[in-house]
Amino acid sequence: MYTLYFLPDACSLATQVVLRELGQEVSLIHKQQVSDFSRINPVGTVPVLHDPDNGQTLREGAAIMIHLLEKHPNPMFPHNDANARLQAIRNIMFANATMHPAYSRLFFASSAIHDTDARQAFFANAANAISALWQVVENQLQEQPFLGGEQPSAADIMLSVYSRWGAAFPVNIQIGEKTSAMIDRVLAMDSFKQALKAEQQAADALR
Ligand SMILES: N[C@@H](CCC(=O)N[C@@H](CS)C(=O)NCC(=O)O)C(=O)O
Repeated sequence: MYTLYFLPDACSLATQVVLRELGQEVSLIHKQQVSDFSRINPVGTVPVLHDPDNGQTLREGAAIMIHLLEKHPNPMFPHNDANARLQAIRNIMFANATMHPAYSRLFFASSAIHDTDARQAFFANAANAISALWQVVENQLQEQPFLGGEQPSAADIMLSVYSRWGAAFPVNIQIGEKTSAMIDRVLAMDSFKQALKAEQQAADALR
């Protein structure tokens, strides 16, 4: 069984949803359960995934995602069409390396900028940058319901997880109509609901 180190509502939620979509069992370990997490990941971030089949402990969300999608044949990741595969990887990287860091600025500013006006100005700029990225997603969704085409891909799941983060900040992030519909469909997936429930149970067990 896979072991996933997680934080509630963090990007590790997308890893867990994809594991469930792939029909894989997963045991969750809350980051706060680990006395010295730097031994698991020197960078200090989740997700971290232990793969029992190769004995490796993997870090970096996009690398974990691609490893899982390649290992477990599935309709979310094209295996025989090189161009479609490249697009799927591009979408994963857009989510992980472009959209996620854009949201990370909000978390950073809330702890690093103490002057209220300066912080709010930073939030507004960061929110504009995030909205511009959602417009890129909206443009991609004009002809298809998901970035993955007719069905949700790992990138759709990752973006849907990040879309929940804006609510924690005093910001106005614009998400287009087709993108909102994509997110609603992803949040309604059984795997997503089960993953949220499993996170909640693991977090409750810590109290
Ligand atoms: N590039 C890393 C970034 C991961 C990341 O920033 N994770 C956040 C949660 S979404 C985290 O673990 N932050 C540390 C913390 O909140 O303790 C990856 O994709 O795995």
